[in-house]
Amino acid sequence: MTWTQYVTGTGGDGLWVHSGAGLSAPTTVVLAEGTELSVDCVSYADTIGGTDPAWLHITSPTPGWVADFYVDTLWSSDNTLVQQGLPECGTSSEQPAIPDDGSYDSGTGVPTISAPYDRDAAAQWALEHATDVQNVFFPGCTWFVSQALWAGGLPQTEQWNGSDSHGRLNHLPGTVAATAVDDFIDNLRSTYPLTTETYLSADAFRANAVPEAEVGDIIAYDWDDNSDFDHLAIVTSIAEGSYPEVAEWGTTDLSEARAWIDYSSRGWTWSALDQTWLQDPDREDATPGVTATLFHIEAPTAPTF
Ligand SMILES: [Ca+2]
Repeated sequence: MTWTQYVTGTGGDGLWVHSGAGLSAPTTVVLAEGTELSVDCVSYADTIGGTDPAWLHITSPTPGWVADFYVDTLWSSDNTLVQQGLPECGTSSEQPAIPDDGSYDSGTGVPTISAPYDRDAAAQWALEHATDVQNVFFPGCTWFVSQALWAGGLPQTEQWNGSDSHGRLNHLPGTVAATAVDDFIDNLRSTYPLTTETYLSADAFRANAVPEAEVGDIIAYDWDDNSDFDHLAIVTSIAEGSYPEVAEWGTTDLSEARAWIDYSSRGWTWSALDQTWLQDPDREDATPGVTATLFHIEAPTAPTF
């Protein structure tokens, strides 16, 4: 049997094909991001991204080996590709051992997430896709931010990925943590515990400046300041006066114009739809109690190759 998979998460650099499993095996060609692969078995060699020791044997577009970390499979220590039905290379059904190289928590066996976060790549993805037409049945703000973070190199996980689906009919892409605001925030806090949070009060909205913000950070809006986040946007640039600019997809209000937006980015306190400040009590969809929280993502850095 063969799996059809795609090169993903290389940040545009592409993925080397090696003549054997592991970094020390000579490289042959680079496959561009998005290249379709035929995978026929899995082996184990160098752990890539701090989490993933799986190396895939591919039969097309050229025979060789690639690091599973940059392929859109869903490897994890407790649901290996072998458990998902991909044969281990050179064996019949033997379950491979989990490597004892520090990439797993010795107590729980959970992979230690370690990934470089390319903030500019995430912001670039967001700017390029902000005006995409959206599915009117699918509140997309969290899905948009998830995709931007993946484009920035944060690895997909069992809880937070775009391959699984959810919903009553299982037609909507992504896991709940990839698509629902509060589940996304819970997952961010638990996966990247070094991430810092800055509460942005009504005064912060009036001040506009957020000196803590960096490109690639997330701003979570709470329209009614009830500690239940309602909307996510990603910081794409910092304008004069430490004023973050953000990109986003439509809010959970999916009526008419909310199914798409015709701007790539806006000032974080500005309603581009109503052409006034978000905290303006006179605007059409006024939310005078609006507050927000800045999430400054801190992902541990890991060597790349
Ligand atoms: Ca709220």
